[in-house]
Amino acid sequence: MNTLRLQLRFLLPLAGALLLAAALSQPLIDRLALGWFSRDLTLRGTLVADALSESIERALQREPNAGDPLRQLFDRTVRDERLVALGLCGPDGRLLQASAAYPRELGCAQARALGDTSSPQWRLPSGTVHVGWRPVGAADGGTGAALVLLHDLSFVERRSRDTQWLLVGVIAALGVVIALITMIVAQLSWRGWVQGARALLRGEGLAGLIGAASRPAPELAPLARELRARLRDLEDEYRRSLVAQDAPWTPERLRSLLRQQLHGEEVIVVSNREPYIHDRVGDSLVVRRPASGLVTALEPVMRACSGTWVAHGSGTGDRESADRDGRVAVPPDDPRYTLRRVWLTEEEEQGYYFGFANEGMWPLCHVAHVRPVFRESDWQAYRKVNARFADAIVREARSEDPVVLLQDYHFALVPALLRARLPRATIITFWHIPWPNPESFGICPWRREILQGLLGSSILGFHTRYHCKNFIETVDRYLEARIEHEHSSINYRGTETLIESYPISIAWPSEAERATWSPVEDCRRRVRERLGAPADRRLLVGVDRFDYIKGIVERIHAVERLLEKYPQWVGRVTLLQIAAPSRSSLEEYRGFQDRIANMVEHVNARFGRPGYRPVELLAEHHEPHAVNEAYRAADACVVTSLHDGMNLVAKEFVAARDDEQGVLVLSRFAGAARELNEALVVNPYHVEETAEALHRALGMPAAEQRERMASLRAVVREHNVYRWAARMLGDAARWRLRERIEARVERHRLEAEA
Ligand code: ADQ
Repeated sequence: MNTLRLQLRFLLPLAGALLLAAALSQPLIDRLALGWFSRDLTLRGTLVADALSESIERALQREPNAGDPLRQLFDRTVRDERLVALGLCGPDGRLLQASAAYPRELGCAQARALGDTSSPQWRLPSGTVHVGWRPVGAADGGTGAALVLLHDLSFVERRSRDTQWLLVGVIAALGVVIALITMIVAQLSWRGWVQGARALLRGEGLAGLIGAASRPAPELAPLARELRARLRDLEDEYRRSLVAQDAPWTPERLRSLLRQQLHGEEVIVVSNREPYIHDRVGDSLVVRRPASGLVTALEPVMRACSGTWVAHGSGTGDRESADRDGRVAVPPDDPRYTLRRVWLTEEEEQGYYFGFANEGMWPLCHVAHVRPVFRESDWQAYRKVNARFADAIVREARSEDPVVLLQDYHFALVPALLRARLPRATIITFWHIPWPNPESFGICPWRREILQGLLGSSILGFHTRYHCKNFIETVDRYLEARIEHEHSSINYRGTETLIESYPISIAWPSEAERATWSPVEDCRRRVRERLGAPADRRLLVGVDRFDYIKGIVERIHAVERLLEKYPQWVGRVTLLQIAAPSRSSLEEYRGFQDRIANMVEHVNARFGRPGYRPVELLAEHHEPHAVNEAYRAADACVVTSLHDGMNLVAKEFVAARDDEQGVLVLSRFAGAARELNEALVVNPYHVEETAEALHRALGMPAAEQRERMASLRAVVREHNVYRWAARMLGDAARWRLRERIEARVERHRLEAEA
């Protein structure tokens, strides 16, 4: 429609211009035609005069006033349709003879004068005539007489009109030809422009150009390949430059990235744990927000995109707060996006979550000397629940190509299931726990299925490059896949997966949030009062879920060794261990909690005394402000994970210490150790080394603490959780752009080949 309108806008003025040209050309045509025909008539006049000359001479010689013979001759001659009349003027300027139609008012003198002009015309009542003056017998000196020839000029007008119609016809035909050519050219280039403009609007400006460039010939196939390779290089370069950028990431900057790069794209987040849990307490529904780094990181994304979050509905009031399809708008006080709950039976939750995920995958990936347990029934439950989540995601998707952010080891099979049903989706899977080496992973009876499932992802993210490397090596060991180490990507059965590291982090506390914090001195005093400890008691703090990977056993051993080796600390230092019970329905976890309790009793019995307990175990969930208070009260925070994807406690401790005091003792086996170089990094299996680090932390001068803490704070402030989300989503946006370009290049190549 637009094309037509545009073309009409062009063609109508063109047609108008042509007609105007034809109209304006009429006087010109008339003038030209008259000129041509005047010359023609002059010539004809000469011929007639020559033809009559002899007869006239003879008649005049016989009888100077020859009447009838000449009159008859003249009447015969004017039968020519164009010759209107003839007159013969004598040497004395008298009209000697004339044909019947000769106008008597045209005297010889006047006829002669007219005959000498360039436009010799005389108007008769019947029309205009051409006046010709021809001396008779001019060749041999002449008789002195002259012929006046009056030619009809109306045929000139007729011919001029005919010529004009012919001219209009030619111009019109020419106009039609020009219009047709213009339409065809316009149609072709308009299509190109529209496609280009659409591509630009979709952020594929380059694609439009490349698409057009790659259209014509199969010999461009190598060029297309080269182009693809170049695009990948550019993408790699861009990713590297983004990592190097130093402007801090904030929720606003993340939102603006989403607006710019994923504008209008549908985002679906999938996690086992939901961001809002409704619990029934007596007669009322209470909303809980789980304290989770993942929720903190992904909430701004969801708020900015108004997308959908799919998660297991685990709260006691979840069903009644959601609609028939399990949907509820959240946050409850300011709804911005949809939470879609997936319902699981107790058996399903037991098999999928506690069984396969936490008794199988968790120990398998952490290699923390707890044997993974793989039961066939758990695997079947895991497969079933993964398929259920894939169904829910497909049902929630409003477009063919949503951006799906899958979280963690609970959904290893979902990427491939989704890829089969939404081939154009951009699937980002983030694996929050470590990836072991190929030998360790080989223990899993369903290792191939897990790998195949994950390779349905467009992007598979880990916390560290080391985990990426382990994953690539594992694929290399167990699957027939094409690995491109240079681009860190794997091509398996036609699907390409980028393997990239995205170290997760925390939201750096805002000014407003910091304003609610009590001064460090108050925190110290309150925590000590609660423990019944004097003001000079030094405090080591550990905050963990009750999990064997967190190295709580090793931590207590290290404290015991510290007191043993440096008795001056006995009575002067306490380890405050906050441990949230976790997965308590599992035998392994219950046994572990009992073991810790026994160890604490043992150390306290060995080094404690009235009013002094070297280890205080608070085995309960704490609200975030209480955890923060403990961080601020600590002389040192002790993180001794045996293996940990990242460990957010280390980063939370650093963020909490705006007084730039306090020491971080950090396990080298936590992903956080790759970034937090100013911590005292330890091998938690090496009890002696950890005890030494505790001793050093407790004795560290304030200036050294400040220097280290300032540096740690700079890292965490910059490498915050918004950067984590932004890097993944930025890669997803570029991935989508590249996919579109490649699809376009491929389409044109096939078209050209066909
Ligand atoms: P987790 O294993 O749960 O996470 P971590 O990263 O340390 O480990 O996060 C624990 C969170 O729980 C922290 O926010 C902490 O404050 C909180 N927490 C711990 N004990 C608590 C208590 N008693 N009461 C209240 N809150 C408590 C997994 C991986 C990690 C990875 C994260 C994020 O195992 O390696 O860092 O995911 O990807």
